Amino acid sequence: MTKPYVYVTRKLPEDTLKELSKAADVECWPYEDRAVDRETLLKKAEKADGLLTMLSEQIDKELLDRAPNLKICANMAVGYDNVDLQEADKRGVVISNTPDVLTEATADLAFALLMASARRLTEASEYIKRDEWREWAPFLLAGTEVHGKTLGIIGMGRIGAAVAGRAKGFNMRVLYHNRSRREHVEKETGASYAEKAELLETADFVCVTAPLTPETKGMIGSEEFKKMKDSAHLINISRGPVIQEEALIKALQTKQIAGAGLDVFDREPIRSDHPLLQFKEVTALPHIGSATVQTRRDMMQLAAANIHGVLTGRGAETPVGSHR
Ligand code: 8YV
Repeated sequence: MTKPYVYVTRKLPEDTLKELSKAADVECWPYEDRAVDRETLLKKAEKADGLLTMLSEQIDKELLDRAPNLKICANMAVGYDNVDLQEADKRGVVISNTPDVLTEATADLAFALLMASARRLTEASEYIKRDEWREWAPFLLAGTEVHGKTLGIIGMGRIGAAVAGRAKGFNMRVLYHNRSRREHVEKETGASYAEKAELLETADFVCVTAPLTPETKGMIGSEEFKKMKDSAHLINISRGPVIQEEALIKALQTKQIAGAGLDVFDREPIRSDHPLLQFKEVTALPHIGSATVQTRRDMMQLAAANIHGVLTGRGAETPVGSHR
């Protein structure tokens, strides 16, 4: 009997590849640092029983139409806004994500961005590398306090809760806004539920951890920036389009907010002439929320396990949509 065929859009670590190869003939895009091109992906999808994909690939109607044998698409990310779930569901294609394994690393990065924005770490590092450090001065690169301040978390999922847990150690007051109350998180972290307006008006740091959905798209725009304190910092580790980028640029230009720490952008990757990169008040990262070696390996492993599960009839470990 011929084995099912699985196409993986990046190079897989040897052990993961070995494991997956027990159930399938696996082909990987050979480059780690270069995304598969659309034409190759469409071509490979035509004969694929399984796909292991990244958030940069669109799993849309066109691709699904071209993939009559596809049984599972395992997306190596917790977010799956790059996947047309409805179209996948219609065809009975299982979609899976990689939750939990990346929660802590991503929450660490949210806090790193918060600290970097508050204490002007990138600016300070660039300053010293440019060899501008000549004198000690009392207010040289002075930032803002973090401990004891109010953190507002928008989207209290697993990552939001992990960020709230970290804030406890900084003696911060934590407010959160979410579709529904998360009482167990309130108990564990001391976070309190707040309406969005109250959170925006009160928080010294607003951290966006909500997934990108039709409901959250553009949920932070000019009205929301107006409500924020002019001393506040905005941190986004979710998806760029949750924030209206033009409104954010305006808010920074008019000093409606004090700074932003951004791991995600509207259209990635961005170039160095992007308007947001022109502000010294912006700390920018190239979407590395979950990027530790361990976590990325765990994500690949979980994505591979999902494919293995579906192809061997056990089902996916972490499906989303109607297969959940
Ligand atoms: C990854 C992410 O950096 O999981 C997500 O949704 O945005 C990040 O963990 C990325 O998606 C890897 O494909």
